[in-house]
Amino acid sequence: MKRTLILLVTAAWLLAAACSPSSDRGNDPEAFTRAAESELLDLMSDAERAGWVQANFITEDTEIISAQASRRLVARTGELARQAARFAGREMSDDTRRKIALLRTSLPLAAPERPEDQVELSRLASGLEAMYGRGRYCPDDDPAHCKDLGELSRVLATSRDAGELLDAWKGWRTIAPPMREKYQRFVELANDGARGLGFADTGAMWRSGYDMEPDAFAAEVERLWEQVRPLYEQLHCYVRARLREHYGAEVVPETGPIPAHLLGNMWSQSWGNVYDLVAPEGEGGIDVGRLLEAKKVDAEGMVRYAEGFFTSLGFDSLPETFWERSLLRKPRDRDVVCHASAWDIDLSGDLRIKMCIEINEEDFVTIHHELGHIFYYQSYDHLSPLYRQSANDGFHEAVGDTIALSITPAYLEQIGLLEPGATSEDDTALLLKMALEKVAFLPFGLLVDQWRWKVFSGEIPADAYNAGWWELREKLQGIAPPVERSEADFDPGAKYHVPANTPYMRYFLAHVLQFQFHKALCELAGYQGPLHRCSIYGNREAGRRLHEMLAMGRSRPWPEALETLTGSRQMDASAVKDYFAPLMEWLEQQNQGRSCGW
Ligand code: X8Z
Ligand code: ZN
Repeated sequence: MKRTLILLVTAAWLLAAACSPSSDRGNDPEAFTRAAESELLDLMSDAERAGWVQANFITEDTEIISAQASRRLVARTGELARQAARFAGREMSDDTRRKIALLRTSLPLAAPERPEDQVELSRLASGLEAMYGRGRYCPDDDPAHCKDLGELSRVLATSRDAGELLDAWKGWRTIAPPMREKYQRFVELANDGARGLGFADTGAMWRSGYDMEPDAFAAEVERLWEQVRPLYEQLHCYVRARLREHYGAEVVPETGPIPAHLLGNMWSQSWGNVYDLVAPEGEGGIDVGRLLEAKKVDAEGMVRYAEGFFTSLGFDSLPETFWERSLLRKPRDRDVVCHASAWDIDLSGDLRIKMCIEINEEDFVTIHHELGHIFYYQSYDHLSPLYRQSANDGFHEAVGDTIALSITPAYLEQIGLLEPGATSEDDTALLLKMALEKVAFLPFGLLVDQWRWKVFSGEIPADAYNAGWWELREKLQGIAPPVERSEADFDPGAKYHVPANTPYMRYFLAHVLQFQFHKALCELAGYQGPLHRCSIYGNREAGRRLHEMLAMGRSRPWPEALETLTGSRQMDASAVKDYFAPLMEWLEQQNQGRSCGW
């Protein structure tokens, strides 16, 4: 008996080591899963490496190389997920069952069955991202006049001239119409792949990654949105009135949606850049960008500050290779994808960020966001490969933002960026600025994938892509295009995550979760006082508990991870409401006599 067992184990091990796990002889779910993980680990790092090179050197060749590597990963993941179906109903450990389920949803793209469709799909995917990365607005025939997203975003952030804003807003959207047909085909092929894995479409596949039924997840995000909608409506009402004072009644309507080019951001997704236009009387606010400039802090220096926050909590320092291999500045001599990102190249310690850092507050916060990903990667790299992911994708996006909520005036004094007593920023100013970033983001965070879910399901057909987009923009955000749009446009394509096929609901979740995390961490740190004044900098106990949650990776259903840190098993926007409670009261006062809504 004992001998047979040993032989069996050995045989399974040999099989795993010598053959591919696809072999029909692989009849042991545990061995199958082990071999699948080791094979996928290699394919994942090949795809990451090729993706890194593509995003850092956008050329025809890198596009093809990256498409090939991701095709191999996507196709093999799909094969393994389909093969694993034969173990349904078999006895196996909970871990193996979980890993087999994760195989089906671990990637945002599924491969169609026909090899030629796989090639086409992967070329479309990497081609669309490259089109975005190369995107430029060229107002005339002179290439010297072309402007990239960085330059156009700077106009959106700093210009207060409605005509100039409109030009930059429209200009960036000229990059997208050529993507439309490709995107339509991409949707068809991606759906084909998702159906092959047993999902209704790619949107259903995305919604299946949350340890709950896909329909329940859709209802869950609606519930969270309803919790915060009254706060958003008050903010919208106040901002619209103040923008109307500045731009005049011809530009900003009294009761309708706000024109999308006036909110300081290319997609009107966060409004912090118009703080000066809507600030309470005499409240200039702290401009971290200016503090950094005054101290001559450069891009590396900004990253060092963010690293310092994490190490103050007890996290390990960044590896030397992070500094050697990351891209921190926009290169002058080539096209790169400037959209900030964090990379776990080999899932074992080769960690990098890629970001065209500028010395300003927005980028200071984004650096913390990116390092949140990096320290998550570092915290779970001991787990088996399929668990080297966050509890759900919202967790990954929330970690760095949680830390950035601790960038308070007191913290800036502690690290020597702000002179003690230099400013007496009042609470309304602090909260309003934060709300312009975080509360304003919520409906945008929700709608990008509400649009894609409908596109993937066919509820929004290809001849209504743009109309469907603007319907959601108006309904949820209360904004309107500043000039008429039509189906000759493809405005969703002008937002990175659409051509890059990055799911977006994660950011909506993160904007809820980060306040839950912040509140829990502040309580653990023994902090008493208003949440917007709490910084957990240097608090080892808070750090230990945060690390404990991150180190779980994807090994357990996300409610367990959430419970580990917060004691709650539910995502809950009450923490957002608590954080902004004093502002809500202030906004309601300000909005008295105004007719809110749109
Ligand atoms: O894409 C990002 C990060 C990289 S994961 C910079 N964010 C979303 C966006 O820029 O649209 C962070 C906030 C939302
Ligand atoms: Zn992120």
